[in-house]
Amino acid sequence: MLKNFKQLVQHLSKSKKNRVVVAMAQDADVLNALNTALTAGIADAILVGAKKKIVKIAADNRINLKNYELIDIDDEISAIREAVKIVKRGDAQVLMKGICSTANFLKGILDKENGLRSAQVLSHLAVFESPNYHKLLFMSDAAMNTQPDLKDKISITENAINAALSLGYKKPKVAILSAVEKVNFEHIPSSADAAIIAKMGARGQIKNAIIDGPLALDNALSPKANEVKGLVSEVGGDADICIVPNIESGNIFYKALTILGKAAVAGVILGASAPVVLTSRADSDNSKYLSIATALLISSGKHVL
Ligand code: COD
Repeated sequence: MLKNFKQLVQHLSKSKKNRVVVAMAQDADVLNALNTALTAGIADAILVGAKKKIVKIAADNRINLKNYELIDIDDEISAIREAVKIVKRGDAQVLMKGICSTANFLKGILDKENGLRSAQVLSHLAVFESPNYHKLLFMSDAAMNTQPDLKDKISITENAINAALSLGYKKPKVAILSAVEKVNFEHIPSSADAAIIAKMGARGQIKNAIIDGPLALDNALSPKANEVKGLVSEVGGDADICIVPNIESGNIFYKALTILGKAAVAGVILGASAPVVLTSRADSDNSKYLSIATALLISSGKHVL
């Protein structure tokens, strides 16, 4: 298991080959994150966005723009389209969301002709380092798939497992979350979906992971909660990955952990034809840097465990 981001980022190799392109780069946290990546020697960047604003923010933050290529586009949709195009033609390896709408950014990636689609379902993965949990915790999907059906949830689960495997996990422990640990198909349909996915894991239809569900969040993360409830589970109290029922629960999970729980977070999109960094606008520059690092590591397939 990976205990923290420090363990993860120490495996990043210095590379002149990695270039990040940002759609709507006029944001101080984004520019500071890119500057950290540049200073660490892991990636440089192309900035697409409103030049005047980028220049002012860079000056305010003592960032030397000579180190970056800058493409002046004010309009959000055009800036996203240009950034995606740059990745598609191989002039950058990682796409990053700047100060633009998540839905517009994702639509740019999903564009049938010019996007970064693959044969897979695309999903968002958040990785948390919480002061109150003993290792990194992966969670999906808080930002892309809004109301996933069972088929989507299976793909979201597989994407998250594959991301963990690409970092070197052997058999990540996956909790399919609901509000309860018993199936209540009448009133809590997500509990029934969770049970099906867990059974698919047990029967080897979803591979390379130990999957349990339905689990409430306390059962997934707290051994004490399982003791009290008398629940015996290989995943319970020690989950590596939490799969949430829908975007609302994921979004609330994400923000509760970062705001109330003071967790550090990285956010990436899985399943696209190139690594994609997607964080919340309000996330810190550190979170944006960690997201670039996580996207690079997952896509490199370099085992860090
Ligand atoms: N993976 C692969 N293909 C997809 C996916 C996916 N996750 N989602 C849609 N597609 C394909 C569809 O098969 C279809 O071919 C095309 O894309 C368009 O599909 P629609 O019409 O369902 O999708 P859109 O363009 O209306 O919406 C896609 C979004 C990702 C924009 C939408 O799901 C969305 O708004 N998600 C939430 C984004 C958001 O606001 N997040 C904020 C939380 S912080």
